[in-house]
Amino acid sequence: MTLHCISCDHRQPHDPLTFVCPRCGTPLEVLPDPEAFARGGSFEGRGVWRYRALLPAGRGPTLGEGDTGLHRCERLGLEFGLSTLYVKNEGENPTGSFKDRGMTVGVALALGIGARAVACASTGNTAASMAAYAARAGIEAIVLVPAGKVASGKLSQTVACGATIAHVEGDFDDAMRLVVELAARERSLYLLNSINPNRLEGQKTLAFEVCETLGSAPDVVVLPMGNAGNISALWKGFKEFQLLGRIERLPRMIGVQAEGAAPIVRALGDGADACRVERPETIATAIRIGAPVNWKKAVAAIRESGGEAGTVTDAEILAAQHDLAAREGLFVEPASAAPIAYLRKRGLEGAGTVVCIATGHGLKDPEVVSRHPARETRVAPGLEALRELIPR
Ligand code: AN7
Repeated sequence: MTLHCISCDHRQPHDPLTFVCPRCGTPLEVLPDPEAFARGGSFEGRGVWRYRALLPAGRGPTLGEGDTGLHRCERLGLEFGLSTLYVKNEGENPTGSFKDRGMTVGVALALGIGARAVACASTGNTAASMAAYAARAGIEAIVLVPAGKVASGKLSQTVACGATIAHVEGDFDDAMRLVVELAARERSLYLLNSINPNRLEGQKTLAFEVCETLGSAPDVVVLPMGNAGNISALWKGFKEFQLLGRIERLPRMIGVQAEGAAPIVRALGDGADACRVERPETIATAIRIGAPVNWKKAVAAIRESGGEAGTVTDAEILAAQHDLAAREGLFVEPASAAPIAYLRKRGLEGAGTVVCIATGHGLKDPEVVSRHPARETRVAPGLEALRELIPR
């Protein structure tokens, strides 16, 4: 395996502790050995480890991650003028988010180097996932979260799995900066944020699954962007499946951010060589991120694929979250509803096969539902009041 820099084309042999380019500082990518592609990808088994031939580890602590449902959404598709709309429901993963795909691989590497503990900064899902896989592997987990800005379901999972939690008085970007500095000083601590390219290798399996289920690549993939690891991982996955001869064309990648936390949308618009907004704010706390570490990879994915990036408001996110649950039965967290909100707003009529990535489960953030239109009433314990509720 090789580490490769997408910015300056630097290459060096893979090692599990090198994350950024020594020449230009850009997060590196892991390139599997060419033989892995020559073998044509004889995949076996299910889930993330089905694709072990293209991963930087052969096996790892597992909870049955991957193999999530790709659900056809005819009712919403029709409304958006789309002939074929699918939602890939990553909430079906063991801890309820796509992060599990990367963690099973990332924790495998941590075990490989004999790390005593793993660490991350997180808006919640990375923490919950890392805590679960660390527990599975029998090592310690240390998470840094922005104080008061993590959805309750995610925090509960992290507490239950026995992680050490530091509530940093600041936002995610402060926590991220701190954990990178900490991990650089403490060699017994293995960093599992998406600046670690090995985690993204696990996440690319999402793209493989979509292609295998559909028998080809979709025309368009729409997903939320926070640190922008996932869009980078998916784009890499599609390109590798093309290299294998498994798909002919590549999809257009569309990244969606919340209006109050949209540094990548802004950077793409400006053609800027920096990517940051101060004090990001959105109800979708998962993507409340102002300085995404993988922004260069995301910009490359969007440009190379002929895709785009755009924003949605919190109100649009909430409405889309409600639509997807009430019309299709898929209850996803606010960040995961951003692609649906974008489809409604943007209108991609005639776009062909569109796949939205629903990155996390709705139960992650139960409180936010109090802002949905509710059809609840308190009733006296008698049939009369109940019969009033029945649609005629
Ligand atoms: C549900 O958990 O950054 O663009 O620390 O939880 O790959 O960062 C979460 C991100 C989208 C954005 N949807 O993915 C964290 C964290 C959900 C998420 C994203 C996140 P990236």
